[in-house]
Amino acid sequence: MSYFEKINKVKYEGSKSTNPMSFKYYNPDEIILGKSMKEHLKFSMAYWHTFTFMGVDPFGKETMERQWDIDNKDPMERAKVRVKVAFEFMEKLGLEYFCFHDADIAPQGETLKESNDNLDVIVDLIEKEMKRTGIKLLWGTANLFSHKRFMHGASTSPNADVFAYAAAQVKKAMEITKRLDGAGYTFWGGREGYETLLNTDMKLEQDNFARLLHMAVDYAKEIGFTGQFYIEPKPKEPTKHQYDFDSATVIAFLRKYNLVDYFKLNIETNHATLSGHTMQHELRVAFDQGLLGSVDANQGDLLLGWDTDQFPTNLYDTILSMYEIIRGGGFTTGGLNFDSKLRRGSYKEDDLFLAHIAGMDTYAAGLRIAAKLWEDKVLEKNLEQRYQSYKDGIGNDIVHRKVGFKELETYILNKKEIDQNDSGRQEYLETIINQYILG
Ligand code: XUL
Ligand code: CO
Repeated sequence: MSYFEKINKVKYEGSKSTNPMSFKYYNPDEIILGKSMKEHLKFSMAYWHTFTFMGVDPFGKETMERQWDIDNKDPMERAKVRVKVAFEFMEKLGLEYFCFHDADIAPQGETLKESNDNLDVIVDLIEKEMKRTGIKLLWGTANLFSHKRFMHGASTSPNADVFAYAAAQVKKAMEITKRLDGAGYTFWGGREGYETLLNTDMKLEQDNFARLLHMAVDYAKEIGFTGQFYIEPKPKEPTKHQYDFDSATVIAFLRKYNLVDYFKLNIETNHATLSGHTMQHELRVAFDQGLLGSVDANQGDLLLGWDTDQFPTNLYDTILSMYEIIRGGGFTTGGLNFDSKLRRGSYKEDDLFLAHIAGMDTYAAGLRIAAKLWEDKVLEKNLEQRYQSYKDGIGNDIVHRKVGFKELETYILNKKEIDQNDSGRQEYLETIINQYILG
């Protein structure tokens, strides 16, 4: 049974097309910089936003119209039908990957055992659909933040039983991810943070967080899970202070707790801006330390102070993100996961397609422009020139630690004053990017 009978497989029709159900810039097999566009972009569907977000916000109830949910009231039946619908949806859009939390795919039971039994039934179906379609799991994860037991955190809860529950849930989610041959496993510390230090032992909480991650590393070895572990930084929301604030904070945490060899980062655009950084900054910080793993692709609204998880349509952002990704050598285990949800007014089933097309096209267009910038070495040539003074002379001596304060003082005393600084030429570079965009 099909719920999208009227929708054909979405095809590339080029930028002149007026067909809303077509790609204008995403041509999956077109080769750019020696790789197909789909290999560069590795688009993934987020099961939670696409199949469980019903349009609820703090002021209003569900708005989404989903025929498959209306037709199937029993939670397990609904979960089964959703699997079929999800794979048909991904096939029609040419999305070759997906990501999920345990709680997205199957209803949670009264006990952990019941939840796990439900998961097993649904995972059987997912496995069949993956075999049928060739669609792959980019990463799996456990939802350790929605249920009320996690009100004070999961591994950072003051209640050790909650830690144990979280560990048991991660164990099962890792087993499922391994069974489905997932390329990765993500930890987003939904409530791993605090509201007030008046009641918080921050050191113990962070130590415990690291303990859970070490247990995951040990268990991966035990069951032979070889996928990549990721941590997804986010500065705030739901808690005021999230322990995984941004890329730099997460990397320092991984180093402190000797976890850096086992984890990479899954960086999300809207989380980057919430932390007061650009996505470009967050990607660069991770890449420079060899720790960029994957991307949660979306965008925020800079006028709102929370995570709006909008589908990415800002071309400038996708150009700069794709530029960083190309610069870093591209994805290996990771990809671009649309951790993006519809506005609650975009409630029709068609909107699910239109929003994904918008996101895929904006990233595809970003890739096209970033690839040209990279090929022409526009920014790289400028960098080369800007840092020229470190190539020889005193700069080269600094880089190779041949000089210390005394030698540098003597050097400057002989020189009297700095001859001149070169211009940063920021506006000029911004104009060049505009030229690349507009042709
Ligand atoms: C929440 C968020 C999550 C993670 C997975 O802001 O981004 O959906 O991506 O738990
Ligand atoms: Co995310």
